[in-house]
Amino acid sequence: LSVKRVETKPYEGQKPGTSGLRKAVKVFQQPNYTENFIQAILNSIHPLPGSVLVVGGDGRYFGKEAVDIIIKIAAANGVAKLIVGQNGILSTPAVSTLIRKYQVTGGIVLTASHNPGGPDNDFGIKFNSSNGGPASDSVTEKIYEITKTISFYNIVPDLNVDVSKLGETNVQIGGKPFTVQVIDSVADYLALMKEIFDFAKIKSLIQGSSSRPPFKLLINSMHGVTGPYVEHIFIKELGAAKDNTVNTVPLPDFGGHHPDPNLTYAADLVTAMKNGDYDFGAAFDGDGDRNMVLGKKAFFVTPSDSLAVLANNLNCIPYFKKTGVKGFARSMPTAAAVDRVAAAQKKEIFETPTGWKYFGNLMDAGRLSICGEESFGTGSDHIREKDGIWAVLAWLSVIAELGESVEQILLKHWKTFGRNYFTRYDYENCESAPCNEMMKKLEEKVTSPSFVGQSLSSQGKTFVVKKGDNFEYVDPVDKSVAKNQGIRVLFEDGSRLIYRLSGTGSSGATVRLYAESYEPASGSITVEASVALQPLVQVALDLSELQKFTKRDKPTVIT
Ligand code: VG1
Ligand code: CO
Repeated sequence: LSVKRVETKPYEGQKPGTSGLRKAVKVFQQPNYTENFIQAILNSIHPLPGSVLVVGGDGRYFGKEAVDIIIKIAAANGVAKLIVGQNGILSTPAVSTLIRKYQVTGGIVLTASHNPGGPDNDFGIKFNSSNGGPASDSVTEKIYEITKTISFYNIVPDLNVDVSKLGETNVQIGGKPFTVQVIDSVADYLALMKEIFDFAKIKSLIQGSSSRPPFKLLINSMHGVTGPYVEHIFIKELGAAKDNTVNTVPLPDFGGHHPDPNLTYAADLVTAMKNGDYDFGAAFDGDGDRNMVLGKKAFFVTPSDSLAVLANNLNCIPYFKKTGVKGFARSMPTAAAVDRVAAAQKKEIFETPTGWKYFGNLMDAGRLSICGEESFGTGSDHIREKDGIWAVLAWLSVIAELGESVEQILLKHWKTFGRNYFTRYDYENCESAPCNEMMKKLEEKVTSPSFVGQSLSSQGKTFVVKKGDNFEYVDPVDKSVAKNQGIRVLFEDGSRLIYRLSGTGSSGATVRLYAESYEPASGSITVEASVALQPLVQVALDLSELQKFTKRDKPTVIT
């Protein structure tokens, strides 16, 4: 087996976004496009010879081809070993688990997460570092710089490894050994979950007892990567019935759907919950890091509340009894419900930019136990990615301990801490230029000295501006600075508006508008979020002239 050096030319725009490089499959299929990016990732690793990488993804279209390219290029560049999920399948949380457990150099995750898959949809490649988390801004910046000047890549064209079979392939490349180890996609992740949670307790909740009926689950994998994990964990280990899980076969195009667990794209789960007598519903995204949690009759738990409830009940989970509860964190647009839990428990609370990579440093420094994002991401320092199945197991642990329904738990939480109403409007796939223009104008407006103190009114409600800025984050651990992380308008009554452009789309611009208001425990805490937030959202639309710039009279998705 010999190494071939292939001349290549740089492609424009190989800049990783919020969570890796995401583009249409057709873009990745261009000659040398994927090869260039893989070589650039490898060139960013020091020292590369002797390194070990985990490789796997969500099973979407082009994943198998990408695994093959990675094997051939890694072999040619002196990588010592690749640990590959069987058939190239690994959830994002499983990749993080493996990197940490086997203490390897890093990992390459093949996913575009919640974006649709298939030949006409999206693919993605993400590099994770040795802590198991998404590479930091400085690393992704370095990779991007390399892609701009790349002139060749190394490849072993004749190395063919069958990743459908478990076991090791050992070869010699230029006199040095190279190993591909194909592993079971679920085993190590399952072992970790068993260390964290009390499986026997969750099992007895699910199966019921002489004094309590079985707790009925409906878990929807949306034809993403979680299918095999869900079947193994919930059916085999926890004794759920076969029909408690649906869409568990990973499909390259996710059955033609958007594998995104929210009220719009997981509408079939919502309908089934409304019409059925399930106690608990959940859905996950394509790569298994996101989760949506529903109670009986589709009672919706907004992710910001989910984080706060779990934070307030960590004593129900054996892992946290052992590690103790360090601090809490949320991304900036996430509603501040968890901040109130932190204050009550006198723990540190961090507000980071959007994207999971910013939590890793805090966890590595021992200052963060559990964190989340409004975008259906919840996780803890057991790994360095958000973790959908973990979140469901955490919820089931809390329910098993408290013996209350999801709705009861939320009501009690609001009665204790008050309620942070939250909504997000997404305007997907808009024209880029006018959206950039809108953001520019908005920033000028909210940062002008006369903005503070202004009264903005709609539908009989008035909000007085306390502060406006473009969010900037200084990492408390390494002091690195992340700028331009979203335009914020903070009001005197604690309400907030945030405007961001998405960093995960593959074409055009997606505008995200986030609105939050706080209602104290004594106030009206059981109103529909959409009703409670109507005036604030109207203020947001007026202030930004969003409808004019996006040419949309309503959002694509509301969460
Ligand atoms: C979105 C979410 C963000 C999340 C990111 C990756 O980013 O808003 O909270 O971390 O997706 O999630 P953006 O830049 O489009 O707003 V996933 O499940 O793609 O790894
Ligand atoms: Co995801």
